Amino acid sequence: MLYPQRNKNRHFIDLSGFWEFRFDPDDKGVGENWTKGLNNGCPIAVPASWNDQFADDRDFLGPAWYQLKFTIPWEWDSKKIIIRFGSVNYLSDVWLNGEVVGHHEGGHLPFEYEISDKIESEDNLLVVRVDGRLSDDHVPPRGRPMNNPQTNFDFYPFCGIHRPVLLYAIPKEGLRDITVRTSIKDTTGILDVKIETIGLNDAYVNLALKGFSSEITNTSIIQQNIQKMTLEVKQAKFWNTETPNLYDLTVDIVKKDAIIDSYSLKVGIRTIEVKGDKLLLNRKPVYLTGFGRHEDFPITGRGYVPAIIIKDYSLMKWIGANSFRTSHYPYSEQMMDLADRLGFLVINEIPAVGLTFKKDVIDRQLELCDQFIEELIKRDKNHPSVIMWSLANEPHSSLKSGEFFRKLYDKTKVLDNTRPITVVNMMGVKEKAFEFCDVLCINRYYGWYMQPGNIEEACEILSKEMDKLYEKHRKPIILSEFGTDTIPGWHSQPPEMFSEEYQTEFIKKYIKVCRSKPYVVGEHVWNMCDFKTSQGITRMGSMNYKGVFTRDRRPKMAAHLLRKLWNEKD
Ligand code: GCB
Repeated sequence: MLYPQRNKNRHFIDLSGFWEFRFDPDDKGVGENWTKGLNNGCPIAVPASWNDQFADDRDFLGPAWYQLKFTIPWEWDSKKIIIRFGSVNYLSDVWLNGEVVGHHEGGHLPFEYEISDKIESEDNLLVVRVDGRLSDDHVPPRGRPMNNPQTNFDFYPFCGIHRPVLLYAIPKEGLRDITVRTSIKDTTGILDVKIETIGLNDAYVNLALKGFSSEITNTSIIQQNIQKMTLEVKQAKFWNTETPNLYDLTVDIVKKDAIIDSYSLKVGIRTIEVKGDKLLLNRKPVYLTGFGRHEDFPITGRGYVPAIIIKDYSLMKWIGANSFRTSHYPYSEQMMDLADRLGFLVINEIPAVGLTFKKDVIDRQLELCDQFIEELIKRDKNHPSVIMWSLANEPHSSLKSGEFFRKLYDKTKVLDNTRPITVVNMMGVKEKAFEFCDVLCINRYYGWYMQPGNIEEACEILSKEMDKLYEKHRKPIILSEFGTDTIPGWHSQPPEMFSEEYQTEFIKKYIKVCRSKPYVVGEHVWNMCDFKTSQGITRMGSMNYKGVFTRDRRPKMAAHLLRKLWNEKD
């Protein structure tokens, strides 16, 4: 899937801004033809969650309606025109000029529709119905009534149009997709490039790879809709966390000596693999330091805000993190682009959090997970920063989950056999998915939910459990979550739960355990920042306070400890 781009043959318009909006608590919009236009709407910012934009109705999860009027530039007349939604949580239905355009399920991945035959040159009316209500057969699923909203996961179910809506124009005949895979032979970098085109005769593809004072090209006549080409870079500058070297790959489609379509891509040459108990980046062991995170901020909710992305990367650099997991759903495309550019390693997770495997929903949930991993790989396959696919976070694993994950794992390997796959677990040695997953990710909270207040005992249990897991599976382990709720400014000596001292002590001792095990290849603290969640008796002010930074990105005491530990070179 090619992200819209501007060049001589391609163009896009970002529809971000103030749209018209209306809640539909009686679900009467379709019956009353709101599809043809809303009356009595109010202004709303897009992209952003709707929940915190108004004084009331924060917990209303849908349905709700959005509307925007727009005009397209006249030069687009001969082009294929597509509307693209970066992410809408959770169900969405789209109409253009009163006509049905499409329906999408899933809250965190892009979808798009061709609208060339529906669009007018002036005065277009775009209407979107969004439904974020929770349900057992959604992914992620609804939970028990102990939370309000009733989530089966620990983050607020923000709703709305969360990422930019782009309108873009591309040539009717031209490029449709590019897949780049890189490998390394001694000092040579090899790029295998797959180019998908549509409707082209008598045309050829020009590849040009530029960077570090070199330019390598390759040309091929287009014979079918898929072209496979190779580029070899001698004395290549490889991509890694310290020097995230990126080359510029340009793909031109040339017909009768004219470039009729073109696309440019940043490419990092690197390999990632599991060997024995190690994770290897460019054939050298790599150790992950960093966080599980959330896309979460006051007022904008889960909405895309470029300045927060910059701030978060800056804080991650400051603290010495080299990686993060996109807990518990895919993050924005811009986040992934910057991970490439700034040299972060990403465990990329689909929104499969809190799966229950209940008989009446298991088949639907597998279909959705299949859809999500396919959409995610299509979107993110070319990012050097993506080093692993995570198929789920803390599934409520049962006898049936082994088969469920086996199918999902096999499908993922068919789509991409170049990256390791994990399932993030909370159940110890019983997790069936660990038998075939490449890396074992475990979330552990001994000394918090269990053994409260007793960090020493917690660490003994953690240490024994890790050894047992390793003995059984002989695979690298990442401690993908560990942490304690911590009220900023709350202090105690001796360290007591909820104090900054307790969080600091807990993190220090857990890291010591990780570092004592040769098979542990990463430590991800939960969480980078405090974040909003559903109301419940364990979540004061409906907040999860396990952040090392506050929700507005101020460091707690533990941040300074981590900065020291993660910047020490051993
Ligand atoms: C977990 C979950 C995460 C929660 C965290 C907690 O294991 O994966 O979503 O927020 O625990 O704080 O309880």
